[in-house]
Amino acid sequence: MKLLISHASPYARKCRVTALEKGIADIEEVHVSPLDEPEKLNHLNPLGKIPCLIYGENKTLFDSPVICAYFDEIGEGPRLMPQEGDAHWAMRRHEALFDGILDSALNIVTDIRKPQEQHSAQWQQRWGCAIDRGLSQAQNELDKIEGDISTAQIALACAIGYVQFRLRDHDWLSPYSYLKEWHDEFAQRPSMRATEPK
Ligand SMILES: N[C@@H](CCC(=O)N[C@@H](CS)C(=O)NCC(=O)O)C(=O)O
Repeated sequence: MKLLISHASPYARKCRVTALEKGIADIEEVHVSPLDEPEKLNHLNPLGKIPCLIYGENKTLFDSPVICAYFDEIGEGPRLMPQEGDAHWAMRRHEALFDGILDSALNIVTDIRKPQEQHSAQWQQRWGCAIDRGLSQAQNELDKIEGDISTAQIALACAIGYVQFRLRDHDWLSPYSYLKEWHDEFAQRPSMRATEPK
């Protein structure tokens, strides 16, 4: 299998952490810059985004929740996502919430990288408020997420890691000490240490 990634991509990190947690060893990580090397990516993922998985006979999967679900199915050990019922939907909801924090953070990063005159203070504020509300809800609901390691926890840890890595002018976790404590501990897992953004 080949996983198209970049080192700093938080979405790719979700998949890489999941693969490590599920003991999937036969993955070749291929580094691609979606903006600079569209020819390497667009024929595999028409959306031009990483992560993108190539497996089997040139089959592809994209969008990190889909790749994580695939790794959860084929890997070893207990499932990282409950397979049915309320527990399944609760975890899907949490994954969507934490991926949404990531989306808002990436939107801010993308805006900041534009020429100054194209920045939108109004949108940055909107995305920043979404991150803050998402983190607040993450802290309130942390104890409702089952187990020590799950798809939702991986998504949350990767979202927090990205916000701290790319938006470090602001201390996002200062109002959320319980969440920070949880993240500091989760970030020590070998899978998280091995995939720290550079
Ligand atoms: N929903 C996608 C988002 C993936 C994504 O936005 N990846 C970024 C890199 S961090 C990318 O490839 N951006 C290129 C682009 O938007 O054209 C997922 O969960 O995998």
